[in-house]
Amino acid sequence: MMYKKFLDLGLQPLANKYLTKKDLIKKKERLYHLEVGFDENTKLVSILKNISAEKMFDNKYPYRSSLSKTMLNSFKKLAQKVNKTFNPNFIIEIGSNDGSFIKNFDKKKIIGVEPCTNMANITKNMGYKTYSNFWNIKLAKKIKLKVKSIDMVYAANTISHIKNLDSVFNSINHILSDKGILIIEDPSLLECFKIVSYDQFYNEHIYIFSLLSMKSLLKKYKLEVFNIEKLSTHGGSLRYYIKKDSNNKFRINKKVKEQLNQEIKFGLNKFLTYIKFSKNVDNSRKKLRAIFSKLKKHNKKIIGYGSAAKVCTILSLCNIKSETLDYFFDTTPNKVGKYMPGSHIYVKKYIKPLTNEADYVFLGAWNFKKEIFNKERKFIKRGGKFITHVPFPKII
Ligand code: JHZ
Repeated sequence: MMYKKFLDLGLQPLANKYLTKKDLIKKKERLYHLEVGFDENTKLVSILKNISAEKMFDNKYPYRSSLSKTMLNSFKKLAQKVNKTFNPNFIIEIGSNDGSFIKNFDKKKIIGVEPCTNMANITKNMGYKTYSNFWNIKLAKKIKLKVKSIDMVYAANTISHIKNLDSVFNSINHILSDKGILIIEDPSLLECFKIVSYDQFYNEHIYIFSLLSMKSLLKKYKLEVFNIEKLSTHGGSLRYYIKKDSNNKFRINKKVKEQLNQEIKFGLNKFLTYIKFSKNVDNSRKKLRAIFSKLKKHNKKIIGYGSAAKVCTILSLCNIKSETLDYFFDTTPNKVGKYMPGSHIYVKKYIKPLTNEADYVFLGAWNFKKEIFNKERKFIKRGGKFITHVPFPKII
């Protein structure tokens, strides 16, 4: 792959490495230069630095998808659809996290693969067979010896985290029956560019896929997208329904062509679009900084809401620290009481809807705006204000 660099997001920490007070004193945090490139040949967009997966996905991984109603609903709806439309015999979920998807299925019909041991233990305790390993050919072979026919593989917000795509798809091909279906969902590059959500780029997100890049990738492994769904989750995602080339059971849905056309119309096939995006990021950074400095000049109290991994990119790029944002509220047990990577802003346990904790609240988990605004309607009714950076920095 020959990546042409188009975006420089400066020095960034590992987005899910929360620090204790002791860690702060030891000053041991490592920063990595986060740059993003575009491969004109495959149309693939990737961060340029290679960080070992073992460092990022360990036994202390904090992120839990089940803490959001939006994600629980999304997985439940998909499970219903999968059962109705495909009625699979046996499913593997790669990156099963804390079980938000697999818990919708019979324990005999699904297994999880999850390298973060603390997360894998959650689904094991729920009674689901879970392999606490990274997804690779060795594991695929091991599983295939035990389960004969696997006709569905599902991976949500996982493939974008794995550097070695050859290994990913060869292992899937090995395990998936000829009539089997692979469903992948990940943030959509088109949506990311449209709303300038540059925070989709952080060290865990090695790739941000478009249908263009996904299609060209899959060709190499004799796989094909036959349907696609636009999702509002994680700030705009794409769900790809994929089959083996040799499987003629499914016609290619017209939505595939429509999405491709939209991506080409937007210019995702041209490097110039990437340069434009980089300029948009710079403007977004300047505008957000201007909002914060104006509010601080007027001695306003600002706190953050939702210490998402994505926020690290914003805070580091815009150089926002605890002088500006007093603390972040978050519901994640493994984040509260700790300090955010990079900015070292404290994470406070969210207990109840906001009252008058601050004049302004920065929406870290902007992708859950609907869910959060619904929870905080009293605060909003009373005139409480939020700050967001998408689609452009503003107070709402
Ligand atoms: P959220 C993570 O990204 C990491 P993040 C990972 N790399 C990835 O790709 C996606 O997930 C799938 C909190 N919150 O989901 C919870 C509240 O406090 O956007 C989370 O800490 N109150 C695997 O971290 C954060 O906000 C709420 O009401 O960017 C949201 O993080 C809600 C809804 C969330 O993913």
